[in-house]
Formats: sequence, C-alpha cells, structure tokens
Amino acid sequence: MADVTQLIHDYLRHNKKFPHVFCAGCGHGIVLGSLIRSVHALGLPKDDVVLVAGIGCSGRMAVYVDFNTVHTTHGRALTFATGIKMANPKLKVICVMGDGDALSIGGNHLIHAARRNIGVTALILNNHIYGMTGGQCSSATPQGDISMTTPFGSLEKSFDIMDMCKAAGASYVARGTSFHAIQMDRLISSAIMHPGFSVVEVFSPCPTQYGRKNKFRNAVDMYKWLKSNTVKVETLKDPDQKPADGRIPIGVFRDVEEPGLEERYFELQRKLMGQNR
Ligand SMILES: Cc1ncc(C[n+]2csc(CCOP(=O)(O)OP(=O)(O)O)c2C)c(N)n1
Ligand code: SF4
Repeated sequence: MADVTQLIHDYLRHNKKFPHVFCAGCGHGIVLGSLIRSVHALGLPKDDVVLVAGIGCSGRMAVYVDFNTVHTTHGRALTFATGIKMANPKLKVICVMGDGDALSIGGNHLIHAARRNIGVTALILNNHIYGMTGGQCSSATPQGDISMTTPFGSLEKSFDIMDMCKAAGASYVARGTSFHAIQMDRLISSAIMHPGFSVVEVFSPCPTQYGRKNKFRNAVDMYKWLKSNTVKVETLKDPDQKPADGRIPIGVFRDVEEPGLEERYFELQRKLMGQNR
C-alpha cells in the first residue's frame, strides 16, 4: 500500500492547490488514481502526456497532476485536445470531462471528435449531475431522478454514452465505475494506447449533489449499488441488448483499429508533398 501511495504522490504537484476539492466519497479521486497508475504502468514519460480538462469538479484533475496540463473552458476541452494532437501527434492527449461538460454544453464536440476518430482519449466522469455548480440536472441524469433543477424528477431521457459514441464513430468505447478500480486501470491503459478516438465513461459517485437527493443514504450505499447493479459486458449473450434486469453493462463495447484523424492528415500531407517534388 505504501508503494501505491508513493506512486500517486510522485505524479502530483505537491505545492499546488492542496488540499483537493473532492468531497469525502467522491469517485473522481479514484479515477485520478487510476489514471496515474495507468500512465505509470505504460511507462509513459510525464512530458509525453497532456491532460486537458474542462471546468467542473472533474476538471480539477488538471490542477493537481504533474503532466502537461490545460484547464480549459467548460464544454470545450475536446477542441483544445484536438488542436494539441494535430500539432504534435506523438503526445498522449487525455481529455477529462464531467457528464455536463462532455454531453451537455460540449455534446457537439464529443460527437464530432468521435466522427473524426481523432487520436485523443476522452475520460467522461459521469456522476449524473452538474457537481461543481450545485447539482443541476445534466443530460446524463436518469429519467425520474431528483436534482436541484428537477425537484419532482427529471422528465427527460438521459444519453447512453456508449451507444452515442459508437454510433458517431469512436473506435474504442468502454465503461467502468469507480467501484471497479482494477478494471478501470485496464480500460484507461487500453484507451491511452488506442490509435483513434477512445472514450472511457466512468460512473463516478457524487454523494454530495446527486446521491443524497436520490436513493442513497451515503457514499457507501452508492458504491454498493455500483457493485450489485453492474454486469461485465463479456458475460452477456448479446452485448448490444440491455439486460432485462436493468443492470448496467461495464467493459469494452467497441475496440477496432482505425487510423486516427492525425494519421490520415499526415499521410495526405506526405502524399501531396511527394507529388510536388
Ligand atoms: C460556458 C460556461 N457555462 C457554465 C459554466 C458554469 N459551470 C461550471 S462547472 C459546471 C458544471 C460541471 O458539471 P460537470 O461537467 O458534470 O462536472 P462535475 O462538476 O460534475 O464533475 C458549470 C455549469 C461555466 N464555467 N462556463
Ligand atoms: S460535489 Fe460531487 S462531484 Fe463535486 S467533489 Fe463533491 S462529490 Fe465530487
């Protein structure tokens, strides 16, 4: 355990912005730990990693961790990430967003990043709510759930991030949870090494703004719920069919090797330059 703690500390900016903002029981810190372990296990030098984050509790990761980091505007993290990847495709560009950031204000950028299959990893920390601004309903709040702006239950259907990203063209699409930390390490590592656009959605409990307004008494209840209401996608007979018992599939939903936008762009550049000689 001491080694794990040391490892996490090796990747943090010690004299910056601590103590962190995450509430007790928040899943976001677990995702940060998983990201650090994944980068370390892959042996990537810190200077080759760029962490681009939007605004929100999830966006704070860019402040704490000692990679190249950009803390960008709400909903626009993928646009910054796209520019960075196109300028220097050798960098591993990881984009951290909340569900509000990625699906609501930034939803258009998400589908176009998927359509382009740009070689960026999108980590979507889905806590089903706008955490930082006080718990408003987001496009990932499940229908019927209570939020600050839907006191009688949300009337809207929520997005299925996996279905949406697959349909839009992302070549690696996976879902994990903050309870299943070991699986999450694997999902994030594979996503980082994937050549095209990779999306990892993480169900990340927000006990403060979402849990206590809904069916959860405390953070522990939320993690217990994740444990017993998820199912590994590879154990399903038909992975495209949602389980009838309402459990949420986790694991890899799509993993196909297709060149990223930046590879296609530089290939075209090489071809055109060859023609002009
Ligand atoms: C353009 C713009 N609109 C709205 C805001 C206010 N704002 C800051 S964080 C946030 C919501 C964050 O929610 P989410 O992206 O789900 O992340 P979480 O805090 O839940 O991790 C909002 C609406 C902003 N900073 N900029
Ligand atoms: S408000 Fe929610 S998402 Fe934000 S730090 Fe607290 S528990 Fe985490």
